[in-house]
Amino acid sequence: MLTSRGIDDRCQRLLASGVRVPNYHSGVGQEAMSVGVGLSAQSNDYLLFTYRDFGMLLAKGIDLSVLAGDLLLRTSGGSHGHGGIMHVVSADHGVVGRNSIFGSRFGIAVGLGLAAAREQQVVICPFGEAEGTRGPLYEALNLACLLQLPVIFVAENNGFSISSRTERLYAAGGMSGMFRAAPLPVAVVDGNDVAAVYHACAAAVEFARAGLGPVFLEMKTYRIDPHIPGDDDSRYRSPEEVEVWRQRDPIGVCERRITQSGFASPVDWAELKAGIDTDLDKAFDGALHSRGPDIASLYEHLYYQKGMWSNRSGGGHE
Ligand SMILES: Cc1ncc(C[n+]2csc(CCOP(=O)(O)OP(=O)(O)O)c2C)c(N)n1
Repeated sequence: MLTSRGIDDRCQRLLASGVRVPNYHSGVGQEAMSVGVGLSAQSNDYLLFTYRDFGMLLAKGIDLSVLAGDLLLRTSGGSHGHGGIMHVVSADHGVVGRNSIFGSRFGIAVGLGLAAAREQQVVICPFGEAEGTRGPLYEALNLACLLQLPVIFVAENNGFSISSRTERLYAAGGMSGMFRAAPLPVAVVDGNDVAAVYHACAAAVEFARAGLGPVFLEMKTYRIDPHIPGDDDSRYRSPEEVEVWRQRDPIGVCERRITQSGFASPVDWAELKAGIDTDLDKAFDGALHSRGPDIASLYEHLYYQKGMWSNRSGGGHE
């Protein structure tokens, strides 16, 4: 969670100093949800992700230096400087990439679910409020329930779809309410409590892996920063509202729990943070000094090449 927050700190500092960080969307405030979900999957499970899910990708095992490369659109990134943070891909970690057409991930998740069911793998499919209003979700849910596919639908309810509040987008007033009548377990989780997120998602993963079918989890959290740099969030929320959620900062919640329980001292926590800062500096310095892609590589990785997925543990679905 600290590494994820550190990624946001660095991106915001770089942007302020005039460095391009294409398609950067802040994950501040959402780290518990992101990390808790990522930790609940095994390395060969499939993971789709949203553009704010730095913590989820890190928890799934993707290297910090790869993410830094993707954020700065360098060849050291997972998409070799071609796709950036919106399109991180790592076959070894079951991260199959992402595309920006909201709604498209649900069909992909169900397709992966068909393959995953044969290998006792699961598919984690997070999505935001905007994407959850699109028709393909309802089709995918039907098929996942009908075929009892191992797909965990993770609704990342961070309060807003750009400037629209979640309650104004769903006829049921919220995300999970729309799905309670569907034949699958539906649960609402405190998305700012990393332990709650982890336990809920790990239980869902176990359920799906046992062949019992899909699960729907709504993670309630809050987007602290504007939608993107330059978005004037004073148009749709007050500073007081943001402050209420700052007090519930998932990292603060975690730090208090760890230090007050005696599991670690404030000194241990500070040392942990310092070590993470060093790793972050190294990763971002490396990315800043790495190249962008050559024009000659423009047509590489556009199409599937035989063998691309065959090294994965748990079977390669050529
Ligand atoms: C089909 C489609 N329509 C519109 C967009 C443009 N768009 C980009 S981000 C966004 C809002 C995202 O909101 P949400 O899903 O709640 O995720 P959040 O940004 O809150 O994490 C929209 C509408 C898109 N990517 N795809």
